Amino acid sequence: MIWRGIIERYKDYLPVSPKTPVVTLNEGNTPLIFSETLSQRLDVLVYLKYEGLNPTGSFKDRGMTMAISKAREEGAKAVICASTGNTSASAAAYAAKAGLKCVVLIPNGAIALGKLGQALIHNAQVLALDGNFDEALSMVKQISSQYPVKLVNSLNPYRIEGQKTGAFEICDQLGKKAPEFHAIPVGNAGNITAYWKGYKEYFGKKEVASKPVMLGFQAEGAAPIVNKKIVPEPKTIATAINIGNPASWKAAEAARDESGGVIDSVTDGEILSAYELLAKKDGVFVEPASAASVAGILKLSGQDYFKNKKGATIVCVLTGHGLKDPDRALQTVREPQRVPAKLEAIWEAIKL
Ligand code: AN7
Repeated sequence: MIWRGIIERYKDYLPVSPKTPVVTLNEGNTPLIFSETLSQRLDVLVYLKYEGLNPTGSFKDRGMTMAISKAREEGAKAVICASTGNTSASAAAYAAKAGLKCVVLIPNGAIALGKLGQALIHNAQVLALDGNFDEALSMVKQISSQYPVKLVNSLNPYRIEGQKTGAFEICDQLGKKAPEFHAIPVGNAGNITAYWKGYKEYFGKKEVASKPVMLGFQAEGAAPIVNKKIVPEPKTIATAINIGNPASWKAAEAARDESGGVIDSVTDGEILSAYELLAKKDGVFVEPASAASVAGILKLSGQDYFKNKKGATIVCVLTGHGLKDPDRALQTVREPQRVPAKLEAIWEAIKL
């Protein structure tokens, strides 16, 4: 079967009709990769859902194909979002394909280089706000309620609808089985909300016989749900999830509580260790926010959370590609060693 994106594949589960003008970049169908390293360490079966391989390099494309298709169906001329980076990159690309004007409001100086480059090259109007993401989101909510410009943040219900297809895909890839545990980074909390909705729907339609326990992870410096308090000035190296007042706060708590799961925090140090581990042992390059899911299960494992769960399956969602944030990669490694153009010198440097 030729892959034509998530709307075509899962249209029976989505609010679309034959009249919907589908705007797609053939998103979805991302690999579910078995991690030998993590499976050995945790004594469970760990799979990585590598969402960084979507067309713009993050999971946002699943929601954006829906939001932009519906914006076109409704006759919108322009779309707007606030973003820590990935939403803006995705909105810019899909709006470009749809021929819609795209405006993005980003916290000035606080989004990763690759994401800024994407929004700009896809010709979005990029406004850099003197303020953080939470302030930017509050601004675009007000603007889209007063002016004829469609909001494509995850407050737009079509975003959640599109993103829930990640859960369907995981179950399909596991052979019509839900994993026992689903680990995911939490920022604005749309994605954990979407996955839980997807798992519940597949279960409701008897596609799978069970639902996973949901494990969400925030960065310690941006952990409002964990600490039950808005964080006015969130701070983490995982810029994608540097959010102090998540839009889907309540829905994330519902996903946690209905599934019997947890939402916990991980430190920047734990995030960076997981980031390096994935790159060095699994050959999978992600952006720091994505590594929060792996940092989280390593933390829980250290507390014996997965004791007696041998044979259980954990899926970690790796939300964004490592190339999004090249600065962080280069700050994490040693510089290349310079060598003269001489065979002996090169062999000497290799030191097998
Ligand atoms: C790589 O782009 O919020 O909990 O504005 O880019 O659904 O917000 C990005 C979020 C995790 C958190 N991993 O997902 C934005 C934005 C990556 C992300 C999240 C984001 P949500």
